[in-house]
Amino acid sequence: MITVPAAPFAYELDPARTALVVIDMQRDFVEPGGFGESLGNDVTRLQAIVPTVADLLGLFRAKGWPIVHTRENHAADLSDCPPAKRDRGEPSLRIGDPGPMGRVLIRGEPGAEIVPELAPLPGEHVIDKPGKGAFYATPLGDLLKELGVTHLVFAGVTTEVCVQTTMREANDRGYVNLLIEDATESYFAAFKEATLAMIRAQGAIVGWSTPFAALADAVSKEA
Ligand code: C5J
Repeated sequence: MITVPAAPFAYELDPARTALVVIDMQRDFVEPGGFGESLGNDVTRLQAIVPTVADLLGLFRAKGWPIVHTRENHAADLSDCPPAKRDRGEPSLRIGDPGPMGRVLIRGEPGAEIVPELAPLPGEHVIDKPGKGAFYATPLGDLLKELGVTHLVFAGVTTEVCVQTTMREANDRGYVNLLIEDATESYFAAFKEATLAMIRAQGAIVGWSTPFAALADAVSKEA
């Protein structure tokens, strides 16, 4: 096991059974001129984590550990988008509407792609998900079982929505979760801080968190 300094206490990472899950680093959420910015959000907050997520991907690639990328998206006919989800979006621009980077959150549209700096490499897994959580209506659970994974390291956006929902789903399924603090972000600083606190509360009720440097340092010291 690799002992990673973390909060609320050290995280024990099993190098033979750990996968990285990068949540929804999609152009429409992260890039200027996308859906997120068109709703009035400050996307520079999300853009700022791209280099750290790239470093995290580099670490997992160097170790040959499994990598899963997720994308929040829907079929072009919206058959997998419940009206309750579509109707509760911003009325100015909803899922499926023509947006600045194609139809908003529709599979295959430019805005629904992962930002080029973090593009999946051959052999990495890409999960398209219609919900906020990455387990709902996706093959992620079966994939992780096939990979023999027990420990999950998380990155991506947004901390309080898709990242937190997926971590909670993973926690209920028995995975041991570590969130990389500077590889996740929200449009709202207070929401990110609150989510980190909720995840770590009550003795890691959902999981642990740590900065990327602490993980990289611990892994580099592995025998
Ligand atoms: C994600 C969202 N990825 N905030 N989606 O968090 O709608």
